[in-house]
Amino acid sequence: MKYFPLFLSLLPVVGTAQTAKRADAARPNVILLLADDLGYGDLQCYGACGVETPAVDALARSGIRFTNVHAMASTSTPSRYALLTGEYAFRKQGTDVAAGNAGMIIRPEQYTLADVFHDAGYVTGAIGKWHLGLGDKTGEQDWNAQIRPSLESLGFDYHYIMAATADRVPCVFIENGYVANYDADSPIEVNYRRNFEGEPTGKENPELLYNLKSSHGHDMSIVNGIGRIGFMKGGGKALWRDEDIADSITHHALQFIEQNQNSPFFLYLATNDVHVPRFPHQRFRGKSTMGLRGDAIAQFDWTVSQVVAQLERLGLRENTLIILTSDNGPVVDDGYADRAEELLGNHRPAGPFRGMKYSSFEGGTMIPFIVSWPERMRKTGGTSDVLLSQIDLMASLASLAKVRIPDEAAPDSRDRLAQITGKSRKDAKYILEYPSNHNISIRTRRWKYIPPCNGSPMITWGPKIETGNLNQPQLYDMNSPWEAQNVADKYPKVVRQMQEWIDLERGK
Ligand code: NG6
Ligand code: CA
Repeated sequence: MKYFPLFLSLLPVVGTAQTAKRADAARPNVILLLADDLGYGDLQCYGACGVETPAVDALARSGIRFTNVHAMASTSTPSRYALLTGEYAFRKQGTDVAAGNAGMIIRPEQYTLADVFHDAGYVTGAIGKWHLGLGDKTGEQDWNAQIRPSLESLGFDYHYIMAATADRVPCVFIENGYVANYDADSPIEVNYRRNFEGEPTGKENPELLYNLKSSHGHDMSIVNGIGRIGFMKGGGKALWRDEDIADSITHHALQFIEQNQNSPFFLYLATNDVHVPRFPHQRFRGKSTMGLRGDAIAQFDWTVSQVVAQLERLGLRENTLIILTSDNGPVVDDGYADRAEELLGNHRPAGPFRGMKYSSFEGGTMIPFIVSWPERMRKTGGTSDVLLSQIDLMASLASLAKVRIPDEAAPDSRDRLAQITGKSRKDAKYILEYPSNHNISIRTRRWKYIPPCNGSPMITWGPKIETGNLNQPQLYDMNSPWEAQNVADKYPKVVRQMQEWIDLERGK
């Protein structure tokens, strides 16, 4: 493969005397496997029906399945920002869902989760969906040359990524800053404001949408018979085929693991599944009773099976800590006519929770969270209902790697390694949730509070999802998971306390 010589040539740089050794119990390999838009209820071990997820379920049996862990935000960019920096996304402008030509949102000077492992002497990799911007400035990248700065400035030794999402241009993978399989005969241009002359769009040429039609939006450039967000030109043989994205991401992940089997590694493996456009490979078609969305879940499960099998084959499974989770809650119709709504049957993507992706309700941030580390986590197959947020992964994994996070970095992340490895069930005092309308909400074990917020109770621009907006305070007793009965009037003291905590955090 193209990157091997390049990558091997990096080894002397990152391969200090310490890293020449394989991972050991003191320094396990770590794989953070982040699904996209996978809901709390989307896996069999969390109650999914209509699709089987044997590999994920086996992973859960080999470790702990958590039932009360939240993403920081209910969309991708802010959620991933918090996960990778340990800083609440609301502290920073420009952390909303990023365009494919966004400049880097995490700035090179920031300390990241990858820096943690880098400082611990690990080899670090990011493979799959990025969605946190590339290059210095929005719209100023040259996609035909090395894009800099890129993930190397955030602590990643190797990166093979999609700039944003599969529904956003540019529709190419980028490997260590260069478009993978670059086609010199077809230079790439990207623009999020206007089209390139003579290029068809979904809006004007719907007859060219031979793979998927859109249900809302997604009517700009057409790639692989699918309309996208944003305009692009060129790409040629570098353009991805949507049905091959999971194979491509998985393939590079397996190679990364193999290449680095003799050194502790940290792999941030962010799948495209199950984000739109859902267009899984032919061999997964019909695997579920739910059409393309369910088949994409089956494809995700396949990726998990391949990663685990690779670790087993290389004798690394025992001493690899795998964390499997998702960036935000689920969505059914997210802009393509893929029949996800019609074929849902009894399946409940958000499980017992109200709301989904984008929402202030729990379904926006409740996500699956599975941790497996056979070497150290011996009591397995259980569940934990400890209340946690992904914001704490950074401090927790720094604790695992025995790295001291520099002052000022990861200001909102706390060490909860004991909870994550099943040794403690002490809840976070509270966790914050950041929905797409920026109305920061808060959870404790017992309560959920949503501050008053004007605006429509339903999303108005496409997805059929409740926003959680109400022009009065909302307080729900989480002893019942579905946020049904607003008891704010009955517990004014609780409401005041919750609002105070939000104000305190926001004011920091
Ligand atoms: C929305 C897109 C949706 C998805 C989302 C980001 C439209 C109509 N909808 O704006 O399809 O891409 O952004 O999803 O454009 S996320 O999981 O990456 O945050
Ligand atoms: Ca997402």
